[in-house]
Amino acid sequence: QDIQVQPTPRQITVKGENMATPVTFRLEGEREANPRAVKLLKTFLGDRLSSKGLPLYLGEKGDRAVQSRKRQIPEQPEGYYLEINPKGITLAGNDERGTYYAVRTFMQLFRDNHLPQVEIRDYPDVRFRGVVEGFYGTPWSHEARLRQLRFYGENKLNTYIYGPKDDPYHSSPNWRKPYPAKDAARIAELVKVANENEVDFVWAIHPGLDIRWETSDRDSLMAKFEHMYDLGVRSFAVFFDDISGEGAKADRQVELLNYVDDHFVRVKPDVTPLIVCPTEYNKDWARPESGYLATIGTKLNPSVEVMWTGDRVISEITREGVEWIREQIKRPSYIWWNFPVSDYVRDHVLLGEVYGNGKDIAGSISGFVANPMEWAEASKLAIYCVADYTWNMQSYDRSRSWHRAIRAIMPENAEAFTVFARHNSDLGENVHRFRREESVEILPVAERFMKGYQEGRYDERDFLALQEEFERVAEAADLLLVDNENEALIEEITPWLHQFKILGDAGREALVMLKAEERGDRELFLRKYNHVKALRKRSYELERQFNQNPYQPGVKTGTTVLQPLVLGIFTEATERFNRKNGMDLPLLADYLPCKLTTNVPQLEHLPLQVYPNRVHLTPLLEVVKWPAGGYLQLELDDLYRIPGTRMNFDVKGDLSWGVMEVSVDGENWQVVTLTRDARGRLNGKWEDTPVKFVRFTNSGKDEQQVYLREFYVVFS
Ligand code: LTM
Repeated sequence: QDIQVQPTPRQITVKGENMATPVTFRLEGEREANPRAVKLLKTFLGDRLSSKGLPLYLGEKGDRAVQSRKRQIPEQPEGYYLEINPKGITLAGNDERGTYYAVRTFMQLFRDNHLPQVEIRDYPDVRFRGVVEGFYGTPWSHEARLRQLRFYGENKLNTYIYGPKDDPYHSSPNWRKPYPAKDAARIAELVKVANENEVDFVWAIHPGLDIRWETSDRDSLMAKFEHMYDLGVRSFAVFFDDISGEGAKADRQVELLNYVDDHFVRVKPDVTPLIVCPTEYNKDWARPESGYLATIGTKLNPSVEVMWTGDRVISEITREGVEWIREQIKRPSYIWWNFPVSDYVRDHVLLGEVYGNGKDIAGSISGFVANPMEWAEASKLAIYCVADYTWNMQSYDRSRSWHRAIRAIMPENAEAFTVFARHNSDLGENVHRFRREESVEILPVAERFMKGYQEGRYDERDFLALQEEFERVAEAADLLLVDNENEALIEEITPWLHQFKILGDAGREALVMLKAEERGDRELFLRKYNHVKALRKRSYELERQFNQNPYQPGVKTGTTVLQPLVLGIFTEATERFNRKNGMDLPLLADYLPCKLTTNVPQLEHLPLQVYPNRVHLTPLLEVVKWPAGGYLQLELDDLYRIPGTRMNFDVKGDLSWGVMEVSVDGENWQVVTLTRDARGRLNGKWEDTPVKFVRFTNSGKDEQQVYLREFYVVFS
C-alpha cells in the first residue's frame, strides 16, 4: 500500500487492507480536545460527522476520549498516536499540538474515499521547525504570508519568524516606532492565522544598526514589544546580525537581552523563550579573541535561544559544527539555515533539492528555520523538504521529498515543474561560494557528448537524449506559462520561464546547426546560426527588462550545465563551419573586459557587473571586514581614461584610511584624489594618461568594517 504522509512519520504499522471510508463518523472528545484540532477536523469532515457512525476519538493524553490509548502516545513534545481500524479511529496527542498533527496526518491518509488500516506513533526530531523571513529585498506580501502560514500547518512546521530586513519597522530607522494602524492590523491577522495553524508567530526586531545603549532605547524596545504583544504576538526575537560598531558589543547586547528576558518575556506566562541572532552568527566570523561568543555563552540567560548559520554565512549544517557552537554558547544552537535565500544571487531562482545537512544533528540543536527567497511560493519547494528533514532526519530522502514537494505545490503540472526545477537549482559563482547541483541527470550525457564531438566522434544516443531534453525544456516553459493551478507561483517565476523557453529553443537549434554543418548544408547552417544569435539577443534583452534589482539584476536559468552546453555546441559547430568554408563567422564567447583581484577574503568571489564602459562590484549585504593592507584591484583589458569612480561604504566617520590609485602596468601607481560628497560617498576621476589598473587599498594600520553599497568605475 502506498501510504504517504508528510512529513515522514517515525513509525507506521499497517494492520490490514485499505478500508472504504465510513459514511459518517461520531466524534468523541470534542469538549476536551485542542479546539484548533477540533475545528480543523470538523471542517474537513463536514457533514460526514453525525451522532452515529464510526467512533473517532480525539484528544490529548489525560483526556477521557483517548484514555484507553494513553500508553501508546509517545511522550515527546508534539507527539501523537493515530489508529485506524474498522472499529474506530483514535487521534491522540501528547499535547495540544500533537493532537492537531494527528488530525493533519488523518486528513492526508483520507484518499479516494479510502483509509488505510494503520497505527502511527510519531513525533518531531527538532523542537522548533519552520521559516525565518530574514532576507534582504522586497518583503513577502500579506497574502503570501497567509498562504505560507497555512502551508506550515499542513506540513507540521511550528515556527514562523518575522524579520524581513527591508521592513523599516523591524529594523532601522523605525524599529522604535509602533506599526501604523494598517500594518498593525495585518500583523494581528497573521498572528490569528498562525495560531489557527499551530504556528508560533515570532516577531523579530533588528535594532543594532543605530542602537544607543541608553535607557531610552531600551524603553523604546520594550514599548515596541508591548505594542506587538497587544497585537497578539507571543514569541519574540532580537537580531544583531550584519552590524558593526557600537551595536555589536557582546556585553551590551547581553545586558539588553537579559533585561528584556527578565522584565518582559519571563513575566508574561504566555510568552515563549526569547530568541537572539548574535553578531558572530557563523564559525567563519567567530573570533575567539573578541570574546564575543564566550560572553553570550556565559552571561546570556540560559533560557534564551541563540541562532547560528553554521560554519559559514551560507553552509550545510554538520554535527561537528553544531557541537562546536554548543561548546561556545553553552546551549544547543537554533539553526538559521540560509537556504533557499537568494538575496545574494537575485538573478537565479533556487528550486533544487534540500541536501547536505547532517542527519545526526537533531540532538544538538533546539531549532531549525530556513531563510527563504523573496519568492514566497517558489520557496515552498525547499520549505516542504525542510519540514520533512526536521521532523524525521534519519528517514529523510532528499529526492523523494523533493518529488513529493513538487506534487504538493503543482499537482497538475508536476512534470513540467520538475523539468524547470531540475535546471534551476545552482546559484552560479557567488560571494559565499555556496553551490548546488544542477541538471544532474543530463550532466554526464552533456559531458560525454561534448568530449566526443570535440574529438570528432559522439554517440548518436547522446545526441538524441540532449535533443529530447531541450525539447522538454521548451515544452515545460510553455506549459507553465499558461498554468493556472498555482498562479502566484507562476507570476513569481514568469521571467525565468521566458528565459527557459529561449534556452530550450536555443539548445534545439544549436543541435540542428551541428547536424547541418556535418552534412555540409550551408544554407540550413546559416539559418540556424542566425536564429541562435537572435535567441541570445532576446535572452540579453530579457535580462535587462525583468528583475531589475540593484544587486544582481537579470534572469538566469540553466547556468551550470545547459547554458554552457549550448554555447559549447554553437562555438564548436561555428569553428568547424568557418574552417571548412574559409569564413569568419563570429562566436558567441562571453567576454569580460575586466578582472578583479583582491586579498580581502570576503570579496574574493564577488561577481562583477560589466556594462559597456562601466564596471560595478556586486553590492554586499553583510559587513565587510577590510584588513590593514587589504586591496581590491580591477584590471581592464586595455588602457582607458577613468572619467568617474564611486565608492559608498556607508561609513559616517573617517575614511582617510582608504587610498585609490591607478596604474598603466600594475607596478607603478599614482594616487587619485577622492572627494567626499554630502552622502559620504567617495568620488574620483582620472582623466590624465589612460590606465589599465585601478585599485583601492586600506593603507591604515587597522582593520576597517564597512558596507559595500556601491563601487564602480567608468572607463572610456
Ligand atoms: O544570515 C543572517 C543571520 N543574516 C543575513 C540574512 O539576512 C541574509 O538573508 C543572508 C543571505 O544573504 N545572509 C545574512 O548574513
